[in-house]
Amino acid sequence: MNERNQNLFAVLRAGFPDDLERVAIETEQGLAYRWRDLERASAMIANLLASLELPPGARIAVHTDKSVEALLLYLASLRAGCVYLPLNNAYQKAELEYFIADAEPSVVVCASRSFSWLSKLAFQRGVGHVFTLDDDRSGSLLQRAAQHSDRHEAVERRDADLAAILYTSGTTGRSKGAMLSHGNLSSNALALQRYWDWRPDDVLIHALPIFHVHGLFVASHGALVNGSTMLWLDKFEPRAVLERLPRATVFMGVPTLYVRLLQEPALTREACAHMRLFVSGSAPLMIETFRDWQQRCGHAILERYGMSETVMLTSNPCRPEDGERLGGTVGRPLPGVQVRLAVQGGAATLAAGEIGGVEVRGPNVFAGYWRMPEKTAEEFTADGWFKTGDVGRFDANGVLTIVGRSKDLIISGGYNVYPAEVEGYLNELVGVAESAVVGVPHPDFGEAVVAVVVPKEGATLDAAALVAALRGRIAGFKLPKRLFVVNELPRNAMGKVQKSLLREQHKASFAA
Ligand code: MCA
Ligand code: AMP
Repeated sequence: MNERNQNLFAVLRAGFPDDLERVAIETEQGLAYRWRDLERASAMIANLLASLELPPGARIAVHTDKSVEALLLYLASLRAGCVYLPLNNAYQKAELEYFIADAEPSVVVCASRSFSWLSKLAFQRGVGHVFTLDDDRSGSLLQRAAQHSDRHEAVERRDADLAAILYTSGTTGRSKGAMLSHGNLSSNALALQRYWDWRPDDVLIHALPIFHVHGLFVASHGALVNGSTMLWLDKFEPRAVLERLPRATVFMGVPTLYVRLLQEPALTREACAHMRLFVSGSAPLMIETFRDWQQRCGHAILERYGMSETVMLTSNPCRPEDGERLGGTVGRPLPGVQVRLAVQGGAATLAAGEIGGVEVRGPNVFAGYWRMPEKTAEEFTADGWFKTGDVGRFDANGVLTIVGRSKDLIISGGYNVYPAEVEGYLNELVGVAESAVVGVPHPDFGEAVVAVVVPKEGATLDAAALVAALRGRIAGFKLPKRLFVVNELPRNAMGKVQKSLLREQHKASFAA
């Protein structure tokens, strides 16, 4: 059932319009890429990749700014049968060192400003090829690709073959590469195309980064597989979104984007009159945001729920006949996806309203963590369900609400921050005995990173200096927005740090 055994590129390509001269992507700089341009430019890059004679399953690691060409590189990687490995452009050297050592890519593509240090690091690790790609269509990748044919037959791929690896930070500090197959991604793209009722004349405002699931898969696949035009923003900027609303029909964002848009007086019912669908995900959408949006714009935001390991799992309905969009909930499992709740230590069936760990099974569920068979096995139940680490409850109609997380994860502005990773970096700093990192409510980012640090005996620590020492070592979004120096951390009788106490103590740090 559901088997296509096709290269994901072929699935997306089948959605391109018959008229390839139509505009596929329009940029802020006023460039218009036709569907034919996507077809030809991605063929040229795919031919370049093919000419490198890479080993089967070669990883293409990409650490660039957002650009249409970066999306073309992704399509080229699919066409050439390589495994795409997108890396957040906020990641710093220490983070990249780990990803390159762990993933052993054959090719690294980076912004030219990072070339000197990143190429050195890559060549030391045995990477064969390092190209540059900038957001102004310059760099060695495109120069080299220009020497290749603009025709390319997508390499045959079966559902189980790997298409991408997405690193999601690990609870013990070590990042895990979630291996996503052509089948995982195409089944999800097609399920969303139907469930969200994509129409031939839809126009998507693409304002999300393209190195994570939301922007790269959910948004880009949605437009590509439907042959819809994208209004492309290199970076989210509320006014740029507002300007485009009258020509668009679909917008996707993390909750922070909706919070920031609501601060714009020009966001009105009239401004949204042409819009069909607003989608939110990657972090919980506050009920206040859902209600304010409905009141101001006359639209109920459609909230959906996903993970790097599973792409999209559940969604509120799009069509009225599928039901009402309920704020505070993440809707029902998508067609073809099974979601159940488990109680610790047993397979008891939960009644409506009872809380359990969210588990998932379906064609969307990843193949496992890159070179971590034990970790993979731990995250699946004996009967083959993936344990998401989220905690939820179903209502009597099968609508899911996420009530919390059993994993120690902070989601700040849609980006995941694993406390253990930040604590690891803090503990390496001179004079630090130990630290604890927690997430507390934040009016803009949803949650913000807060660190509590204990000095070594005799050491004097300065909060600002500690944050400054971390800057440049880890991605900016992982930096503590507040750091407190204390004499000791609260511990329970077992000696475990009581993070709930710290969260409680600092919960009003960013009160609006
Ligand atoms: C930037 N900064 C942040 C964040 N982003 N701090 C905390 N959390 C953040 N998310 C910091 C920077 O380090 C910098 O700090 C300062 O804010 C300004 O940086 P800038 O880049 O100008 O920030 P921004 O443009 O305001 O960015 C905020 C943003 C961005 C637009 C909300 O974070 C964003 O695009 N988030 C979307 C993330 C996303 O796509 N997630 C999907 C994951 P300083 O001033 O100290 O240097 S996919 C997923 O989760 C699953 C599968 C799913 O379900 O979708
Ligand atoms: P990632 O590992 O970056 O893919 O992040 C996945 C996590 O984001 C999930 O396990 C959830 O904890 C969270 N998440 C995504 N969408 C939602 C949502 N709509 N509501 C609550 N949490 C969400």
